[in-house]
Amino acid sequence: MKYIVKIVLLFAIFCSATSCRTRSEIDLEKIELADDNATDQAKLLYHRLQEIAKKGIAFGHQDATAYGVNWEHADDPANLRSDIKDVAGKFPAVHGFDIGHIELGNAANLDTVSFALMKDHMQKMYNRGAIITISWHMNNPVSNGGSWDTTKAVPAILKGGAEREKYELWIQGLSEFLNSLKDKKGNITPIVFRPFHEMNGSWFWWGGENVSTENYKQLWRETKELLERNNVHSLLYAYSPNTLRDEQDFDTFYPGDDYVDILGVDIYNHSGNEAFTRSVKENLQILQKKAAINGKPYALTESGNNNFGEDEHWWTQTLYPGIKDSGISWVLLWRNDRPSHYFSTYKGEISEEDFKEFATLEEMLFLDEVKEIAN
Ligand code: BMA
Repeated sequence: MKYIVKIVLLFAIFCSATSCRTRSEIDLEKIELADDNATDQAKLLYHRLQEIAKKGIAFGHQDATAYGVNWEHADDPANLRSDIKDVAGKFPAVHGFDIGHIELGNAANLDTVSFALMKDHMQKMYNRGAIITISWHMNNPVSNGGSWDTTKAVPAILKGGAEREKYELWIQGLSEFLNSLKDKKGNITPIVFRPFHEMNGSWFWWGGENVSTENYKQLWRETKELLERNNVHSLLYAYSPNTLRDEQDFDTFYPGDDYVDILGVDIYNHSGNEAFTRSVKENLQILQKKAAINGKPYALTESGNNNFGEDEHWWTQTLYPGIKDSGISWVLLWRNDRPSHYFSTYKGEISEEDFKEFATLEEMLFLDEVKEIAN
């Protein structure tokens, strides 16, 4: 007889002086992911994301603990800092990291975050109940330029292509990194993996006019196959185009339900706040409709205020009206690098007070709230 893995979750509910408990069971066998051999931890993460969406929206920040505006992580393992925590007194629930330049075998990513530090923070935050997500600003494998170097490259790394061997080595390096991430019980840390993002725009070598839609889909599928061949089974695969014009814009590059676990979209306020709120609402409705077909979680996988230092009430008057009641599992704000390039808030920043108010909204969930959800 097949061994059925069951994980028992205990939710403690304190009724009176004596505590009472309810039990709820999830049958992990019933959770079907893109990776047929996904780990139990990856399945649990998927389940958590579904449960989180029933309770609210997890707040996420890119490179939250690695650095912020005017500071860099001082390597004090006991004391992780975050601009969000400095302002609101709580850590983000979702922590995003970018592994761009891991393919070069470098010690640090394209934004000078060392991979050793990244690994440490990913593990620490996961152990504290956070969700970890990875994006990949991968170099152009043909020209060796950055992600924004649009020299034609995708056909060269597909099966039979001139740079295939190199690409396989890149994936091998990534696989070693992913399989080295361990949680406190020694299991491999599950990750929301969001490769080849914003593919409906033409600014990256893997997107828009720089690739055929068939080649893009093939790249996605072959990448997943290579990761699995390298024994990576800890991933949830997230597909995230840039702001959608319409529903069809979502479908154009979509590799298929069997290859994707989470639906996402990246939206910034390049066209002003009103247009932003409207497109967030409309785009999330598109995701909601697509996700409803098989119950996949969906998220605003990147967002942020481009009007650095201008919008005092951006959080409660621009972002929140867009995401409110949208059913997303999380929203991730892009990185806080410097006063002319930050997408969230920090101490002394113009929207600081508004962020505090936003952070107290019942729907917005931070680390301590999310760690209680199906964890
Ligand atoms: C971009 C910018 C870049 C950065 C890249 C990867 O959107 O923030 O400065 O290098 O993301 O993090």
